[in-house]
Amino acid sequence: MNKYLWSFALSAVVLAGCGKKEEPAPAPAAAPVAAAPAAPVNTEEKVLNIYNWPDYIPEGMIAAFEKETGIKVNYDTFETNEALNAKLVAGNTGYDIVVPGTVFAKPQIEGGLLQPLDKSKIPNLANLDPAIMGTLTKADPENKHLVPWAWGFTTVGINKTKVEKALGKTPMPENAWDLVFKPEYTSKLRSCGIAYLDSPTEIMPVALHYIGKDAYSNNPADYAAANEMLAKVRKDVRLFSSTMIDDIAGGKACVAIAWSGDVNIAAGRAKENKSKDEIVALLPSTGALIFFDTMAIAKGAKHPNNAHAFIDFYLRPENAALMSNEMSYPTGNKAATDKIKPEIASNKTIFVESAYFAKMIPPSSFTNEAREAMANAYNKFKQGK
Ligand code: N2P
Repeated sequence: MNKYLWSFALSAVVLAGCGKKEEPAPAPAAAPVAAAPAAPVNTEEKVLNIYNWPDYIPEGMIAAFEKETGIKVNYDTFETNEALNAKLVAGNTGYDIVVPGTVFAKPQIEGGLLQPLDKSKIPNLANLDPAIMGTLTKADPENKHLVPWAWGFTTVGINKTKVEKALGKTPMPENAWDLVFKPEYTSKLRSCGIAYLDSPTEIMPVALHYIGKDAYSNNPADYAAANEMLAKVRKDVRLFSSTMIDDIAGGKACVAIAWSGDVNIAAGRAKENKSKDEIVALLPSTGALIFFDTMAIAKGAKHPNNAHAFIDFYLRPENAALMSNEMSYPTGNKAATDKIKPEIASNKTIFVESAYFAKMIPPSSFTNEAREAMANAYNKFKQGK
């Protein structure tokens, strides 16, 4: 709890204590006596449509919400920010809650595609970490629209067993990004499979970062430079993947540009499947790219009350902790901290240590022109042109 919340809580206790068993003080003559407002009745149909990333919600969470509230949830998934954005831009999505990354949420807020929250309906917002909410103001200046779902980072994930075998006498590089961007390594790893996330706004920022440019550059010349680097490894990339967990756990890829939690999920899945291979998310020496994924209510949502109810439900400490415990992504919910399992809390590729956190590249956003330049550069690279 921050100091303001503490002092609020304390004064509430003091006031409650004062009132007990005392003669009621005479009310000041002119005190306005307002009738307590009747609790608003939720007249919405009992439906909620959610659009989120795959492999991001603990099993049973939706069922628990449905059981408690009688609200039927339709839960769909999208694989990239681009896919979600295209839906929001086209309008009439039918979705109530969407979960964009902040890189896209900023222009979505500016474009009126997300609606402001009614914070009076989300008391559990008080559970959120003020430091994370402070970070989110870069995308959502007054914290009016976005509530953190989870955060994580884009990094290099490997099947260590297979990578070491494929590299032979070549030692692991100092900078893990070399494994996916440097021909000296990619030429050796192509045999066991290199996979990239299939999205311009996942790959181009990482490529820019690798060549020493601003990961969120708005300068088209930087994209040309990134392409030059990428072109040299194109022939070694086996997969552009939207099913990374399966691809890593199932052995289609031994090295990937992937999201931290997904690599950890793949590691767990491989173990369940009795594989002896060790799968790990690496912490590149030059830093990985942080992302924040956030819940927001889409413009024109037909079930805003149910959406607020779900957001508040998700923000209960036990639910936020369940997400971290089962999906291997850190939560922005401070009140959940003591409910995180020790093996998750101590995994330095989930909750990274502060020294590494300081090295990571925080998210920013792009102008529309830059996004277009990026998509063009990415498609050119993908097509091998
Ligand atoms: C999917 C997690 C999405 C993280 N499992 C990237 N925004």
